[in-house]
Amino acid sequence: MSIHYKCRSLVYPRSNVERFPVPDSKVPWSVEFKDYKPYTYTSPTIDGKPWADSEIGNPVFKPKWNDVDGNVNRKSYTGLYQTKDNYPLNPVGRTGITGRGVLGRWGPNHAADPVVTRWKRLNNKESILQFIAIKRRDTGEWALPGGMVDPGEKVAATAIREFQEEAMNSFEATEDEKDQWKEKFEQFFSGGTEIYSGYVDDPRNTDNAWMETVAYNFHDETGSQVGALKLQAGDDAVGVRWVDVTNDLNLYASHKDIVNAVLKKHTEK
Ligand code: RP5
Ligand code: MG
Ligand code: MG
Repeated sequence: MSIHYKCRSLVYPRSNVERFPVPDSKVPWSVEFKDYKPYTYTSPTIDGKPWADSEIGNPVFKPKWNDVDGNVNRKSYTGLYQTKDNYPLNPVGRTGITGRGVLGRWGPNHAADPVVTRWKRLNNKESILQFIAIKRRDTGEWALPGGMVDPGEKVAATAIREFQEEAMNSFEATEDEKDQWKEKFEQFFSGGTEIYSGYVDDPRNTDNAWMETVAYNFHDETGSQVGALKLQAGDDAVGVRWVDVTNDLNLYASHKDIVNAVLKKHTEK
């Protein structure tokens, strides 16, 4: 696994907490780093939230690391992760901060990401792949319209639900509109292809909590279907648009790698 960068940027998101600087060479846990003194930070905003774990050490909290724990998946796509004093350890390595930060779960926090694509025809010979991106409210960056897997939810269902919430504002749609959507797009969204499952270099990651995702590609080869999608930002998205897949793409977390994997799939013969 390659090392992470975005979760080593100096200031932890939505806080003034600074990460302990970790040079590239000291990211792996296998490399000794005697002077490593990360700050511990768990945001008060996750305190007592129904989607968040309790503190480790709380006698009622008995997490099953590396296992499916009730309806919460605490397994990692990266393989078995280590624990230290009953705290899960980030499988990629040091981030400069311990605790959970703003993430609800200790260990892996599972998400799903939909990559909805079509071709933009430039002329008879050339086309550019486009995908639907949302602008995140928290960082202002463009990103895949993904979100967290609800307890017990199927990951593929999360991808479609989050797409509707963030890119189509389904929270504010009428029942009629939702029925119409279902009729038109059920088939299209049932034909997703899994593109990636694994670690996400998310700026919220810590030494003890990190993001993982499964990304699905929903591709419209002729462009005849997705043109009818009524894009409207919703929930924690403040913008939505079709974006050309180009080399200078700048996206949230490691979403560029996911989009590039989709591009590779559609251009490799
Ligand atoms: C990323 O955070 C995932 O790839 C997914 O896009 C997203 C999930 O978190 P929220 O959008 O719910 O904040 O790591
Ligand atoms: Mg969401
Ligand atoms: Mg989201």
